[in-house]
Amino acid sequence: MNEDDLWKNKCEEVWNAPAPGIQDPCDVPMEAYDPLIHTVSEKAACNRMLFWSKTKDIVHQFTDAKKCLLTLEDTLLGFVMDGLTWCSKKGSNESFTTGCPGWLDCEKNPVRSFWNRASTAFAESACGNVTVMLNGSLDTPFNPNSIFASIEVKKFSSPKMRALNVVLVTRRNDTTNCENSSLQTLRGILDPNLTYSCKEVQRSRILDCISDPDRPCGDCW
Ligand code: N1C
Repeated sequence: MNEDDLWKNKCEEVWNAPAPGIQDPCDVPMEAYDPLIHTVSEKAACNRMLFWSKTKDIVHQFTDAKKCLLTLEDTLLGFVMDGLTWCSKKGSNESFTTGCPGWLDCEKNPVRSFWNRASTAFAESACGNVTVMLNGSLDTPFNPNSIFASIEVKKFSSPKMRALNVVLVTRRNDTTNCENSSLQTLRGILDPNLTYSCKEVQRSRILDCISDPDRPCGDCW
């Protein structure tokens, strides 16, 4: 089979995978996406995986410009679903893209459950040296309510994964640094066999690196 046919088959498989059906849009458990996740499981990119929390814009600018690190949105499923809204509605078997519950309206909304499930799979596959970009302009860069804290960190485990390297993205007058208490919490809940590091990096430095195609990624921080 040639590459095009392989992709076509894959797309048909994904399209035909059972999707959450006629139901309350606030009652979609993350397990509803198990069949979809199993259909599209991809080989993990060891040593190149990038996680993030509250740094989405700069993270994607970075991965678009430099190909050294990959986020969940750089995988097939993450790429296709990023930015979409969808839901079912009681008593209808159609899919809707408007009038759906928002992220905070209810916990088990289909979009949130999807990202919870996809993030679980992505973090379970984490291997080698892993990077996370956190937002140093916040008082609590490691926020217990985030997907990164509530799901991903709990799935990180040695010996498959070796290290978690935090890149704390800061602006000039920020007071948050690597000593921040939420980052101590992160260090404390991490599998003790993982090596932990944290580095404060100016946002402007990352942006400069992004805009210079000659700068190798290893030089960005
Ligand atoms: O709750 P967060 O961040 O900590 O979630 C980010 C974390 C990343 O490491 C990703 O692997 O969880 C994964 N993830 C996505 O890949 C993703 N793409 C788009 C989580 N959320 C994702 N979104 C949307 O971003 C999602 O619909 C929700 O609105 C935000 C969550 O981002 P956050 O709070 O900054």
